[in-house]
Amino acid sequence: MARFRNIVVLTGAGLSAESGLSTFRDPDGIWSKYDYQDVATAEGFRRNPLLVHDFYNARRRAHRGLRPNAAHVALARLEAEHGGVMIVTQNIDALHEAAGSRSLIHMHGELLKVLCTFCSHRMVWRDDLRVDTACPFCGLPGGMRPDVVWFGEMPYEMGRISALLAAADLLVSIGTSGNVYPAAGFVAEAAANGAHTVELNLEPSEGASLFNEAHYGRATEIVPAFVGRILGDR
Ligand code: BJW
Repeated sequence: MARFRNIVVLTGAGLSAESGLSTFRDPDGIWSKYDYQDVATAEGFRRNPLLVHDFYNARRRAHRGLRPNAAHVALARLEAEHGGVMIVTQNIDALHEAAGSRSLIHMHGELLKVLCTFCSHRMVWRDDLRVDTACPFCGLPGGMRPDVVWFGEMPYEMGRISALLAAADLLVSIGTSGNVYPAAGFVAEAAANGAHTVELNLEPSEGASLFNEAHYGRATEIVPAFVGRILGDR
């Protein structure tokens, strides 16, 4: 396969499914158990902060002991052996880092970080958050929230992501249903700038027809195989 200079890899919940994390929109996914308006909007958090803290506390606890799978490991290998690779993940888990990826943007935030809405400090946080947890920086209770991007909020580092998409000659989208913008628009943005676009997913996503190339199957199988082809494995 031709060598690419600037590779952007967009990842979603399907990448971490085989590490034991639920996706959102699959039949047994998170949105089959919770209404996103209750747990993934600022309005929901204002209405019932206890419910939102319970939701993210449970996910933070479940994250302990999780291990990256063969797809995360393959992407870390791609970064180490190819260069010019940036992973833009919608996932809030820390499995890319655990696999060794360093060029990484968490556009929807991070489960293991929290944000004080009073003093704007972000900090690593591995324990439960309570409604009255005080911020270690400003000392005020009542302003702490998960450092994640909810519906209606601006994803992180959009300027940097746009620049990466403008320079990309390969965009690979992995394990995402293509339902949530702006990430769902990256394929069109990269293609408009001349990039080759590839979808790796269990099934065709919402935007499947926009990709130049697609491979369907479990991430732990198709991602290592695709990375192997890029790196010229025999
Ligand atoms: C496997 C597999 C295996 C399974 N192997 N594959 C129209 C145009 C543009 C925007 C909008 C619009 N209408 C509405 C909007 C705004 C909205 C939006 O997109 N809504 C849609 C529902 C229509 N977007 C936003 O609000 C975003 N912000 C924004 O647009 O800012 C601009 C703005 C701000 C203010 C004012 C005005 C403009 C923010 C979106 C935030 C998303 N947040 C969440 C939750 C927070 C994080 C968390 O708690 O984890 O992020 S929602 C949830 O969806 C989560 C995910 O990151 C995100 C994407 O989900 P993903 O990763 O695609 O998962 P699934 O489950 O959908 O798909 C999994 C896939 O894997 C499936 O295809 C499976 O087949 C596959 N799979 N097993 C391989 N083993």
